[in-house]
Amino acid sequence: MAEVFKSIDWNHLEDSVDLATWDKANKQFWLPERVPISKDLSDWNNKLNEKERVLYDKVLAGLTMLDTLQSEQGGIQVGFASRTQHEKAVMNQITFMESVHSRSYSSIFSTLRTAKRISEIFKWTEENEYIQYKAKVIEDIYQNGTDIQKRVASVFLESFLFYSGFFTPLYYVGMGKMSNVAEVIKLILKDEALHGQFIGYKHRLMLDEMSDEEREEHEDWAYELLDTLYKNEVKYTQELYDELGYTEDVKQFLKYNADRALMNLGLDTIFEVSREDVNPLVMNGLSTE
Ligand code: MN3
Ligand code: MN3
Repeated sequence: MAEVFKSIDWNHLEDSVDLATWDKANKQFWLPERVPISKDLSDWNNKLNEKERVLYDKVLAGLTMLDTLQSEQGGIQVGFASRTQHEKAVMNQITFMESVHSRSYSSIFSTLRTAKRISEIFKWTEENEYIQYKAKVIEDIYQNGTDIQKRVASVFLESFLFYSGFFTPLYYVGMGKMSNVAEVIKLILKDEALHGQFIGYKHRLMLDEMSDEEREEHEDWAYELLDTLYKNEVKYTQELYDELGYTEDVKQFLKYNADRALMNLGLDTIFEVSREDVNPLVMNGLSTE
């Protein structure tokens, strides 16, 4: 037992990326109260049809599930895997922001929907096989995986799985609709981008320390996990988007972001989908800040 207890010393860093990320994460700190979501009520009532409103319900509820998993397990499990004390501090900040994210969807729901409808939407996520499947696959890695596997799971969740949901608010704000909800989503997206980069960077450090065999085995495992998640994501996308005709556009967006997740992890891309291959409305939505 009893190693020496060490106080965290920010004046002596083992990895300067920890401090840079701490500063950046705190600089972009936000709370949903800052965004006037109720200004979207007129768009919600007048510019969307009921099918589109139900699509928003489902994507926001699915995103709530992913951010709940990150706030209750992901941030903490990746935090346990920290290589430095400063990394652990960064992961604490990240974990708190995951609770802000999951909180913010409820602010959107309470603005747009009745309590009864909100309960129905949350019930839907408990019964949706694709949402439950991805949550279980990721949770199993958080519970039973190695340190490096936890980082892969976290980056796939944040840099890839979120995007089947992010598509809707980005696409509609690209058409000039629901801009305040999109503002919340963009704040979340900006955080996830930072989280994916930071955790991906720590993953790359671990990759560099592996022997060739270990690395090959790990990479095979990671690509297989991505394949499993991608297949599930395609079915989820079809269920949500077929009726409105957006499925192919969402799939392109998923592939584009899957490659970005692989880049964060320091792994070769597999889909080779460029910005130009993604629906320009979504890219507009992404870049309006
Ligand atoms: Mn989050
Ligand atoms: Mn995150």
